[in-house]
Amino acid sequence: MEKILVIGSAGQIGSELVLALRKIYGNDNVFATDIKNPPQDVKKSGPFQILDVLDFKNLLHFIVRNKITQVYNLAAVLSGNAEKIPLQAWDINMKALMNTLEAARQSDAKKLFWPSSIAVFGPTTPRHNTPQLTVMEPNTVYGISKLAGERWGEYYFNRYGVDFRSVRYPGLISYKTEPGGGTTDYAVEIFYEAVRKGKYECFLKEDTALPMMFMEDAIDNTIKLMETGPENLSLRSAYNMAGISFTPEELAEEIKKLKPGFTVTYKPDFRQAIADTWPAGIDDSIAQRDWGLTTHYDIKKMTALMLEKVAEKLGKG
Ligand code: AKB
Repeated sequence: MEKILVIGSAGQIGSELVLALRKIYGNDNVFATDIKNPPQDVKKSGPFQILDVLDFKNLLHFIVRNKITQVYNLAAVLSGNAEKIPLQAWDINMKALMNTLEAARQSDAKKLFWPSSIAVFGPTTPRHNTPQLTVMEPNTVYGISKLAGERWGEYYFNRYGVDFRSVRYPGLISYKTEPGGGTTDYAVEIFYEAVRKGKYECFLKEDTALPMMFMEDAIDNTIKLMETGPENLSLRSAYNMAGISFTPEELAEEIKKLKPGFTVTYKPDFRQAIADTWPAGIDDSIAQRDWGLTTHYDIKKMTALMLEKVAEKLGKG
């Protein structure tokens, strides 16, 4: 019987991943932790404990005591926030990863998921249909930490047999828990402002194309990667995951089809410089081939659902 630990269960990915995993593995077998309280459904539907991944002794103790076999470590400072506190962000992102790699090595929790990001690419990477293996010179602290993390994950697999698995997430779009401090966050904020005010001031330029994915697709694919047989995995760093690419202007047009009066103005801030170094679209054919990555949401389907769910959440449904 698998016993699964999700670190970062109060965050954008964690709050949905915990519920999806509990449906598959049973409520009592999925342990949620974070340094802050998660949404009520995460807290109420199964075990939850406040736990700081930076505290190695407590982490290892938790894993051993609960006979954990798999860990999803989602704790991270995202790209925009990391640029404000570079050294602290580096310490947090790397220590969180190294602690889970070491805990995996020293315990039975050998299977480890850790999210990488499209931020591993940089200004010298081909921007269109970015290949799995290519030039990688990220120039943000978040991107540098993600690239270093991929290398460490592969190292722990080769050297110690830790079953490390990862994907390079594009921007993730969801209605349950809002992201915080990322460069792709505009693609979530825009829906809240469309419903609340009918207008939005975007912090990226209108023609900045970036890869994005609806959360349901991201969760399904993450679990699929974790459930695939190890013999299928030709990579032990992180798989490209493309999703759907669009610009703020294209997303605004989709929203306008359902909310005709909606307007967007553009006032790029420091996150524009980050977005300018990331791919416009990436090639995920290796993930499709190795473990069957598939997606079900295009921009139209995702926009309709986001508007409906955000309106419900804000009591404007
Ligand atoms: C961010 O914008 O920092 C994240 C990411 C793409 O990793 N959403």
